[in-house]
Amino acid sequence: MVTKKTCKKAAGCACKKAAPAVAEKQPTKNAKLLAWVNQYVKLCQPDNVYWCTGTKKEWKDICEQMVANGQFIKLTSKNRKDCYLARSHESDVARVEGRTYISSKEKVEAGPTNNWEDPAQLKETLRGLYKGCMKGRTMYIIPFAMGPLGNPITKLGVEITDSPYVVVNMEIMTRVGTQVLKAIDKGADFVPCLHSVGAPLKKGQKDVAWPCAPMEKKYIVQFPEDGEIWSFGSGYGGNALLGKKCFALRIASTLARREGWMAEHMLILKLTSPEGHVHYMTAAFPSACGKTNLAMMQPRLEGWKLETVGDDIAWIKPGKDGRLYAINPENGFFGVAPGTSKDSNPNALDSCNKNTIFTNVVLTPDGDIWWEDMGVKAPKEGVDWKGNPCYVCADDPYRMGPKPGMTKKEIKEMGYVAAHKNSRFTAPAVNCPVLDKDGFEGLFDGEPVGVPIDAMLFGGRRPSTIPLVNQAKDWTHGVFMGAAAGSEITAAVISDKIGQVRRDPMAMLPFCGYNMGDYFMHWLTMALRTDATKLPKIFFVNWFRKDADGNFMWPGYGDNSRVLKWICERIEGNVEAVETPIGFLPNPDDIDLTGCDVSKKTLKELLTVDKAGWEKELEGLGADWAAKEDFYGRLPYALKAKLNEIKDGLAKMK
Ligand code: GTP
Ligand code: SPV
Ligand code: MN
Repeated sequence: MVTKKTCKKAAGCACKKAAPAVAEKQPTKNAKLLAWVNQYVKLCQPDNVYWCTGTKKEWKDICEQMVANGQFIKLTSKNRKDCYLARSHESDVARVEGRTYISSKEKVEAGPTNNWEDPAQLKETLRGLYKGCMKGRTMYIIPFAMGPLGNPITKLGVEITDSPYVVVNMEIMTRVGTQVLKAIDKGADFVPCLHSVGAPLKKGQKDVAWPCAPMEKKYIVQFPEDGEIWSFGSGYGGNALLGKKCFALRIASTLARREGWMAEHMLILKLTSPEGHVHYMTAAFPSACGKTNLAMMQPRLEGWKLETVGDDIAWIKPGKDGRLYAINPENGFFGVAPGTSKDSNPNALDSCNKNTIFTNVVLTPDGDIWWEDMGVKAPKEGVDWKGNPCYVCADDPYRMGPKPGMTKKEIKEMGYVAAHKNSRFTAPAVNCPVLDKDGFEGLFDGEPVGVPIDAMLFGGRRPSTIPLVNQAKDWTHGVFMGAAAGSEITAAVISDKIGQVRRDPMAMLPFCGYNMGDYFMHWLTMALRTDATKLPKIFFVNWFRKDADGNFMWPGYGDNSRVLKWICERIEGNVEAVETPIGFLPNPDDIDLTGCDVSKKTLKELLTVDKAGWEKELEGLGADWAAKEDFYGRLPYALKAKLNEIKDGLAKMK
C-alpha cells in the first residue's frame, strides 16, 4: 500500500514532515483486510498509516507521545505507575444513543427500540463525512481479539482509527497484536470496525486536547447484515472503543442469534462458599447500575470468596453437556470512577494502581487522581474534569467546589461535580487482585469452554416496588423478568432524561443489534438448545430501593453477598422460598444479616409483594409493549401470556 507520508519515528508520532511516497511494508497478506484498509486510506486521507503490534513498549510510546501533544497528563504519584489522565471535550462524555443506529436492510429487523436508517443512504452520508476526515492525522490499524486466543468462542476484529486515545484504550480493553494478524493471515474472519473522531487538521493547524465532531455529525452505526461497524465523530467509550458495545454486543448479538449462542451485557463471577462449593453467576444490570461493583465485590460474610471473570460483557454458549458456558470477551475494565472507593469496591481501586488510563476525573497537586465518593479526602485544590481549578468544600472534606470556601449545599445546588459522573478508568483485567485467572482465560477444568453458569441475575435501579431478590419460577418466567426490567437512566448516556425510569430489557436496550421481540424469542429458544433441567436459575435483584426520605434501604456493595448466599442455597436446593404471583421470595429469616445493621422490619419490607405497585408496573409494561406495537408484531406470545398470568395471580392476592 502506498501512503502519502511515512514517519520513521515512534508510533503515534505527530510529525508533519512530508516524506516521499513509499510502499509501506504490509504486515499482512490477507486480501480482504488489505482491500478494506486501502479503501479507507484512500477515502480518509491520513498523513500516516500505522499497524499496531500491541506491545507494552508501543502502548507506552503512544501514551508518552500524547503527553507531548498535550492530550494526556502523566500521573506522577507513586500509586499510579504508568498511569495517564485524559480530559474529553465537554460535549463528548458518554455514549450517544440518539446517534446510534442499527442499519439493517429492513426497519422491522432493527425493531422499535433502535434508531434505523436505510443502509445505502447511511453509507452515503457517512462516506461524505469520512472523505478527508483523517487529514493531518495518523491512521492506526488495530488487530484485536474478543476473547482469549485459541478459545472457540473468541472472535476477531480490526479497528481503523485516527485516535491514539482509542489505540491505548483498545490495547487495555482487548487482546491486540501480531498474533491476531497471524490468525487473520491464516484465513480467520474478522469484524471490520471503522472509526474517526471526525476532526481533520488543516496544514499547520494545531490539534486540540480532545478532537471530536459536533453532535449532529456523530454516527455510531452497526450494519448487521454486513457485520460492519462505522463510527464517526466521538472519541468516548462505547462510541469509539468499537470492540466493546458495537462489536461484542450489537454485532455479536446478531451473530449469536444466527449461530445459537448469546451475547449479553453481563458480568461473570465465581463464588465459593465456606464449604468449598463453587457457583458461577452472570448478572445483567443496565449501564452504571453495579456490574463492576458486583463482579469484584468483597463479600461481607465470613468464609465466602468471590472472584471476577468479567464485569460488562458475557458471550454464552451451550456446551456438550447441555449446560450454558460463558466467556468474558474483554481484556480490561472501563469502569465508572465516581462511587468507587476502598469501602464500596477496593478491588476496582487496586486494579487502577498501574497501566491505567483515567478519563474526566480530578487531578490532584501530587500527580494523583480523585473523584466524588472515592472515600478519600479531597485535596485542598485540584483541577476538575473540565481543566478548571477546584477546591475542597468548606463543610465537607470529601467534596470539591468550583470556588474556594463553598459549602456542600451551594455546590449541590449548582449541580457541580469535580469529576464527571461518567468519568471512567480503563484498567487491565490482570491488575484485579481477585481475578479468576482460569475463568478469565476461558478455561474450566483445563478446557477452553468458558465457565458453566448456575444462575443469571437481572436488575436495575428501582426506588420502589421491585423486591431485593425474586426468583423466577422457570426459564420462561425468567425471560419475562428480564424482558420486563426497567431502570433509572444514568450518566452513562448523554440524555436529558437522567434519573427517569425506562424499560431496559435484559440491560440490552442500547445494545441489541436486532428486533427486541426476536431477541426475547431467541432467549426462549435457549431452553431448546440446552438440557432444560440444567439451565441457569434466574433471579431479579434490586439494590436501589429507597425509603420515604430518599435513602437507600439496602446497604449494597459487599452486603450484596448476603443475597448471593441465598441464591446459592436456592441453586443447591437447601432452602425453601415463599411462592408469590411475581416469583419465589426469600423468607426474611433466610437472608443472613450477621454483622449487618439492616433491621428485620426493613428486610421484610424489601421482600414483600407491593400489590398496588406491581399492578402499576405490569400496566406500564403492557402499555410500553403496545406503544412499541409489540415490537412490530415480534413479541413472543409466551411473554404476553406470562404478563396476564401474573396479573391474574395478583388480582387473586389478598
Ligand atoms: P457500565 O460500565 O456502565 O456498564 O456500568 P456497571 O453496571 O459496571 O456500573 P458500576 O458497577 O460501575 O456502578 C456504577 C454506580 O453504581 C456507582 O455509582 C456505584 O456507586 C453504584 N452502585 C454499584 N453497586 C451498588 C450497590 O450495591 N448499591 C448502591 N446503592 N449503589 C451501587
Ligand atoms: C455502558 O454504558 O454500559 C458502558 C460504558 O459499559 S461504554 O463502554 O461507554 O458503553
Ligand atoms: Mn456496560
